[in-house]
Amino acid sequence: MVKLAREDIRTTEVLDWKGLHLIHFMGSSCSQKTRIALAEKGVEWESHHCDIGANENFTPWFMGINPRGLVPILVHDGDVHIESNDIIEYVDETFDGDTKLFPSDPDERAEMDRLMKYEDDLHLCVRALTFRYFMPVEKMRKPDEAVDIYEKEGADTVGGQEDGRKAIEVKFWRDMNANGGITDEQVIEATDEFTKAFAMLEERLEKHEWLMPSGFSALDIAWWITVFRITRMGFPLDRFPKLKAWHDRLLAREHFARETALPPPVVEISKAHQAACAAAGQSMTDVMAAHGR
Ligand SMILES: N[C@@H](CCC(=O)N[C@@H](CS)C(=O)NCC(=O)O)C(=O)O
Repeated sequence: MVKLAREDIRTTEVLDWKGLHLIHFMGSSCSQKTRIALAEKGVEWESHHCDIGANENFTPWFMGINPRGLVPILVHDGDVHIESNDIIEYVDETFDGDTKLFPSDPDERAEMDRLMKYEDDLHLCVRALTFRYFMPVEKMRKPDEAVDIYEKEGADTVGGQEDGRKAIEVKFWRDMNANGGITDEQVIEATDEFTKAFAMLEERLEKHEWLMPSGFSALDIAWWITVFRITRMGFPLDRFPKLKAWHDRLLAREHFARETALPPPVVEISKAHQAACAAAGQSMTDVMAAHGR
């Protein structure tokens, strides 16, 4: 679990925050995942919204809380936790809540930890497809001046150790600017990863109703967010019938639909962008087909 050390934190006001606080962005998949888990647990929290579309996560205030410059961040009685899957694990272990999201059996737990990490490792693929298909590139890209600020702000340590994550993020934003957006190669790399991952999930769902044999868990929440987002961006989920049925079943569950709903004007802009991509023969399935997928 990633709990920050005192020396990682420059925005010291958070050390005095009492209770449970989530710094998050409405449309961020990692924030949505965390909010669903908190709702499933029935745990109350105080909201601090951070508009990452307006680069509020690159400000000295935000970078002084999470040196990686990413949402979500959980602050519990002055302790700062980052990384969405770790936050969910922390919440599950700290609060009894309405349900248990991680299994107690050690073998199941080891299997689940591996699959949670697998989901987290694909996050830059989620981002690549989102930044290509959610909205036009000029609305999505981070100007170089914003990336310059990001690069220089924050402690650059996590848990008191030098941290390499920001450099990976900076490279993503700089490459995107240098390439004029997300390239077809990135689309194929990401859709190949998801095709492989979704086949693995399909196989699990052939054996049981939920991703873990013992029942609904944090693994369903974490992977659902990924499947939901990629499908919204145009991935052909009907290639995986069991996964599609599981996706639809969870979308019908109150917290899943509520925490991923976007304001209608945003949905309209996104739909228009995807229609324009399709009209230009550049939808996700067009790019996949052009590369024999
Ligand atoms: N592994 C991290 C990834 C966090 C992450 O990349 N968050 C995204 C939103 S989903 C973010 O903050 N992006 C910053 C930006 O777009 O400026 C986690 O699971 O919390």
